[in-house]
Amino acid sequence: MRLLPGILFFSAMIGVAEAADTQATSAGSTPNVLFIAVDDLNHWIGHLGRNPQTKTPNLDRLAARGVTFTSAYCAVPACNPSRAALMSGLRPWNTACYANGDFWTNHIEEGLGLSAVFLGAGYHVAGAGKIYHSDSYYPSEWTEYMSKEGFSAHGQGVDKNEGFHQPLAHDLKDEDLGDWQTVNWCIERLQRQDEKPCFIACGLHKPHLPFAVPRKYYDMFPLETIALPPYREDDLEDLPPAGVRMAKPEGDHAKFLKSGRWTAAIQSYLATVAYTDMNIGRLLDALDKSGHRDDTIIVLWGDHGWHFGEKHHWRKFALWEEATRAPLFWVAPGVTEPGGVCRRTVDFMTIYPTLCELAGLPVPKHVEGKSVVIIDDIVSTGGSLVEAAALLLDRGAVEVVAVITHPILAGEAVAKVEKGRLETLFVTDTVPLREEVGSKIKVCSVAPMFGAAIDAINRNRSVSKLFDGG
Ligand SMILES: [Ca+2]
Repeated sequence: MRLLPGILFFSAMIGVAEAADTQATSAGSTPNVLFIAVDDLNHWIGHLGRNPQTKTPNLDRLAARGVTFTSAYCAVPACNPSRAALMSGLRPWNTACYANGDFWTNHIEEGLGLSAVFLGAGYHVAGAGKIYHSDSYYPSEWTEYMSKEGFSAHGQGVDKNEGFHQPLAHDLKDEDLGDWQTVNWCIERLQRQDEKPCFIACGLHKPHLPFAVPRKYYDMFPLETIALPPYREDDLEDLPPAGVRMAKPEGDHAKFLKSGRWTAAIQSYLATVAYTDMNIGRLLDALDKSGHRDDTIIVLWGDHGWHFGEKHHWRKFALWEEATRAPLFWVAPGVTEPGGVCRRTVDFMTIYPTLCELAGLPVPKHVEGKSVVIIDDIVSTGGSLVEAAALLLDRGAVEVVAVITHPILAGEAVAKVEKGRLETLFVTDTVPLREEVGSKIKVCSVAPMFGAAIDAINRNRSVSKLFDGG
């Protein structure tokens, strides 16, 4: 089944590509941007199917409008370095920004941030809440930033362990949490009818600890119905000592086993995710009412994942799947296909260049990630798939995946590989080609059921609908 993700990604990107032309040429105006950062949101989102207990109708609504990347990974599984890398375009091994305690401004120069590109292009750039760690920012990179004065991010008097190691102690209202005010502030900007295009960055603090939200969200998840995540008692037994240290089984996990609050903590997180989902719904409703739904790009990302006892580990700060993977949604009107799903692996370093490209802005030279947008030449030139793939590689595509069905086309592809122009090919006729090209081509077989999809690609049509829900 290795081929399936390849086709899905390629098909999703074809979907992106096919309409890029529409967006760039027929929209006739510069797109607005709604940039949503969510703190500590893992994959417990309805349509992702990772935890069937979760209730996220608004995140699912957002996903249905565009493309969900199901295998998107942060640069570092911790708030400060993850956000520093995503927002600066600089990878942590080049900045040395790896830890929460090593503040990002020690490593990232002023003027390199994603918002600065949009500010420089004439956008009204408005920021609110947690985009960078601790709601920090370089003022020179923003037109305006919401003041935190008078707001409490987590509710007045709420202890960090409420809803986690301790039961919820406060009766909170929606508006007692800072995210409510952050969303209000962003809604106000969404509703303005400015001459300038708008870049609105909305940084939500939840579902970060404390997992303390109004009790009505807890009531959505009765404690007796809560199931534990996939878990193995012996999961640390095959780890080297460094892996066991990373898991820290003597930390949170030991406490939860002793207190018996494992399911209660999961209930709290589900409730806090539901609160966050409500706020995201408010943003989407406001965008729809603003009249700018069809010219606003939306990108939503979580800064890293979260463990709930998998591998005896809790929180982030680990290199396993649950800590490093986080949600990534793109909605680009006229570009992404509604309900698109991309299972190809990407990292959050793709966000900076992709957003620049979708907005028609040049990607600054310091940016190290690659855009996931495929340019419309695939469609508009009517060229062969092999030519299109070579073009994309020339343009710095994340990875080139070509699906070759015909022996003659495969021969052309081999020639391109030998010239160093293609990196990865998926081919149908595995045996002779494996012999012919050796290690230069990653060979996968194509099941007959994908024949229609491949034909569609060759006819320069989007195939993403063929894999809806796949
Ligand atoms: Ca975080």
